[in-house]
Amino acid sequence: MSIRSEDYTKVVHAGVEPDPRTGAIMTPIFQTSTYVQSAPNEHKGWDYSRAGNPTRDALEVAFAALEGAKYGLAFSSGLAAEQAIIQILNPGDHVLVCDDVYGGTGRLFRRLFAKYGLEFEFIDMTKMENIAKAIKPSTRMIWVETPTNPLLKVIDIAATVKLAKQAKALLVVDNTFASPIYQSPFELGADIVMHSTTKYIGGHSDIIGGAVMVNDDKLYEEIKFVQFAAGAVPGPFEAFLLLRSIKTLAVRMAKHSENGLEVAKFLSQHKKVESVFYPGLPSHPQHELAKKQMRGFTGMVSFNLKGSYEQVVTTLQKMKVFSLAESLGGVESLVNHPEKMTHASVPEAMRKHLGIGPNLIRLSCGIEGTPDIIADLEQALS
Ligand code: P1T
Repeated sequence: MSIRSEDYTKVVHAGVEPDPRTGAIMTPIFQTSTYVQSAPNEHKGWDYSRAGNPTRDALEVAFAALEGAKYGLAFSSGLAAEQAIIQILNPGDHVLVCDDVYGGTGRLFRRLFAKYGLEFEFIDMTKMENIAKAIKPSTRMIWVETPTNPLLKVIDIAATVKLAKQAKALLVVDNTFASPIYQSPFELGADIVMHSTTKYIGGHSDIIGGAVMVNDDKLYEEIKFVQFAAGAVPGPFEAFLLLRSIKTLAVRMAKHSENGLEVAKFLSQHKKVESVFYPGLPSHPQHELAKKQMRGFTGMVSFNLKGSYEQVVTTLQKMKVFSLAESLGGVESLVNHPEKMTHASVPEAMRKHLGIGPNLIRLSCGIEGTPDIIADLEQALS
């Protein structure tokens, strides 16, 4: 398992050309809402920053390059990116969604889009027969998050693509957890890839953002129209910060992944730990698939602690290198309690069925020194 050497180069140069006017090596922040026209509708290619902005344009080229796609589109959050994808559908359309998605994704689909006549069905996609059985004539989209949040289940993208093609449904992959460094859904046949760029792509816990990547011209036009017409675009400063973040994505992922694996190994031998969820462990139920489909396993590790809820809280409070906070993928290590935090909006019965309970802890291992991270967990668990 390793990062492709060309990816280290790709991330450094993705989307960024020296500024043609000044030679500035970094893309300037075009902090402007509008552009002066020489005559009505005669301009230099930009007329209004909701429609287009040179800093955002560079970011969109970088997004496309990251996933090896023809097009990239930038949004103001991961959920705004998801919203734009769903808004190409029509009332009556049926969407199959993997059951263990980010809590906010489920909330967007169940509480907002279901109001507009779209039908969402949440199923366990680790078994292909579940998908095959659930497909119906109105199925227009299959929504796969892999690895899943927070239980790190791995879904077979190539096999799901086959089922989606038979059903003439679009296959969307939320690639946030794997990052473009460790998983390339387009190479496996996906139609749409999306990211919460708040996470690994941003990597510094200082921005909220989203990305959509596509290859198909018509799909691009449809999603771009939603971006323009609905307007959930990032500002030029966020776009600049992301361009800067992307340059170190590969080196950051290498350290996240090293720390994730060491933490998973440490936890799986600890007497106070009931179970560990990490696709890089041979004991993970989809470890073989993960090795085939991914090039690394990132810094995301979930585990169930033995003991009472009070003991869980004490453990969370004792951590020093890990900060108790929502989100993931930043350089600093974070710890999250999915049941009470990121996945509190998942219906209780569903949470119970999935196994998101009081003892589940999710770690986002940062890029700190491995011994310091392990020592922090050791003292917190003691
Ligand atoms: O928070 P936002 O940038 O809008 O992205 C939403 C989102 C989409 N997809 C996945 C897989 C995610 O994990 C998220 C956001 N997740 C968290 C905030 C979290 O702590 O899990």
